[in-house]
Amino acid sequence: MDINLIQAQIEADLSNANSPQALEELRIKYLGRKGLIAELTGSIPALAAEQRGSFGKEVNALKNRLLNLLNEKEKSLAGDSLKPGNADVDIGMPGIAPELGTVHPITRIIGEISTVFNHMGFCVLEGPEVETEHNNFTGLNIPLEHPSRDAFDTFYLKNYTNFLLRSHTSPVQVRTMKKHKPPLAIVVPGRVYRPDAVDASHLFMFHQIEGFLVDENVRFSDLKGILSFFLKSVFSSDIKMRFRPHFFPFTEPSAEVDISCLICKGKGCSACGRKGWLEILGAGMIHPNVFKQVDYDPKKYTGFAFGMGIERIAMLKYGINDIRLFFENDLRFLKQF
Ligand code: 2NM
Repeated sequence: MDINLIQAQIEADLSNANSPQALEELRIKYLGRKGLIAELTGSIPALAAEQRGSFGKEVNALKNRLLNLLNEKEKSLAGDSLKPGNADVDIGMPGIAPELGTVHPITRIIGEISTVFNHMGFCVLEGPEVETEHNNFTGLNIPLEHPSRDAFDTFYLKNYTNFLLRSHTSPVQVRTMKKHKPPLAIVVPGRVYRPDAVDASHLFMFHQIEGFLVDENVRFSDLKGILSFFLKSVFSSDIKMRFRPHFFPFTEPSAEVDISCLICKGKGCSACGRKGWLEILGAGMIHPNVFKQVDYDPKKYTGFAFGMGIERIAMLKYGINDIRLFFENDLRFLKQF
């Protein structure tokens, strides 16, 4: 057999092979178990002894050239497939862009409020959601007979007496006062739990942010200044603020704080129940009994505290009318923030 003829045939075959499949067929045709190279190698024993050596070398050389040619062709075909139109897939087609998520509106409001207080020198702290009765009630001057301590108003943990799901974030204030001496200024955002029946304005879990400041000579006017700056930053610089007397066990005096209605600017509309005012938060001067529980001298130190529901703030700010929307994971709702 004429090796040169075979070589020419191989080169012609390879230049006609224009796909990986065609190339694979040629590899089998020449290099396969029953291929041409195997046939040539198999014919060696039948040759005259003096021919075997040189013929064997020629077959080997042919096989190596063939391997090189197949390799090169394979590479050039792979290169072709990167050119638009030659590939099995259209690599010029636009891909499917991953959808970007957004920050949850509650997380966003927590961030905004925390930042405003942080700029005024408050630290932002978090604490555990499972608390002791002492930190959640007793340490806050909430007496044993207070209705909020009732099992209808607090989630107590079965089998873990004295433990409960915190009903406000104030236990973190108690923890902080036990650990540090004044001056102190902190805000505490986080989840709180109350066994309420679910409706458009109630859930059994919601978020609060509470804060307090303790030092010598802290006055009610300090509270008013801090809250006024905070409310104007979060809502609008042209809102009005109003304090109404109220009662909380942990503050004295206590107040509920309203802002002028964001919709009607105080004239009275359906959003504010014709009152012109929206209730935003509770606040007051920390009760001396709270200080006594943490071994602060109430004659030396005074302080103010405040607390608000995040969902309510988010609902007023964004015009949302049902609190359940925050936790249904409906992307049509969540994408708007
Ligand atoms: C409120 C309203 C008024 C409050 C009090 C304290 C503490 F620990 F300093 F006594 N923390 N938070 C407080 C006061 C919370 O929420 C409506």
